[in-house]
Amino acid sequence: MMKVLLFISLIFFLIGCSSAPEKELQYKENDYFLRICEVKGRQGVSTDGDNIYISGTKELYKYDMKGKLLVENLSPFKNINLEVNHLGDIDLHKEEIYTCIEKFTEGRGDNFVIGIYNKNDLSLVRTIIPGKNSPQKEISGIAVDPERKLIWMTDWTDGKSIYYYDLATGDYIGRIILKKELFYLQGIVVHKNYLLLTADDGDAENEVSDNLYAIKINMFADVISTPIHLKEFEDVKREGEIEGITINRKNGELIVLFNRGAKIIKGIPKGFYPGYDKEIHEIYFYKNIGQLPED
Ligand SMILES: [Ca+2]
Ligand SMILES: [Ca+2]
Repeated sequence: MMKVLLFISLIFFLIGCSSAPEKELQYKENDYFLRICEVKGRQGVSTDGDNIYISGTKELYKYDMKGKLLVENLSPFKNINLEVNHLGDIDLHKEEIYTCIEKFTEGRGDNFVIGIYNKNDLSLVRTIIPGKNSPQKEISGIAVDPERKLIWMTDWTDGKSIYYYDLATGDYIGRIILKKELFYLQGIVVHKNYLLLTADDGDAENEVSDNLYAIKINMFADVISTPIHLKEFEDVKREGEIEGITINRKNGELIVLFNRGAKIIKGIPKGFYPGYDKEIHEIYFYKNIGQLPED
């Protein structure tokens, strides 16, 4: 009997191992890494500490803090009168979700819209068209900055600039130019006097990890800022695409969205890595954002 049970367990073990080549997760001594939660969207994340909001490329989802799906909006572009097909990273402000929407084709963006949704039912409330005089070429992530009354947006095609707009009108105000260029910016969130940025700069082909950076906010137009490297995400189950980022203001936790399993070369899907038949989207929870220099 015992031998039969051992044999069955071995079969299950082998099936489990062959399903996905996952690394053992590194639990740090200080419990810096907390937990993972699988979600349905591949782009953005935000939280008010009561719920977690996720954007897919063409969807919005609302979860409870334990990862139970509560509400979804599978047609978020309905009532937007421009041709669009892509949502990026998202942010929350008061009772609303701020999203950056565009028509993304062949590595570039057009028809930029800031879509603002009700956080209870995920319905579209209104839109803002960001200043047309902005030199920004693509909008991959959005962060609301209530203190400075700004909207910050990243550009996946330009890791040298972070652009900012008037929170109420969407008028283009300026950009921060980075002293050291970053690559493939995906997510952005405001933390005190810093912007935290996720960069999909690791190479999934060679299992090189993606990174988190911070830059100091300076309110003068066209200023230069030096990125501070905050974290290399070696603790993901498999290297893939880093995406959105948020901070739970209630407890200081850092939450980052990652995609794994899909082979994506220069933004174009090329099938799956061995052991995967679909792309998996997960949010990783960390105890805090890590070490920033004192202001
Ligand atoms: Ca993205
Ligand atoms: Ca990557």
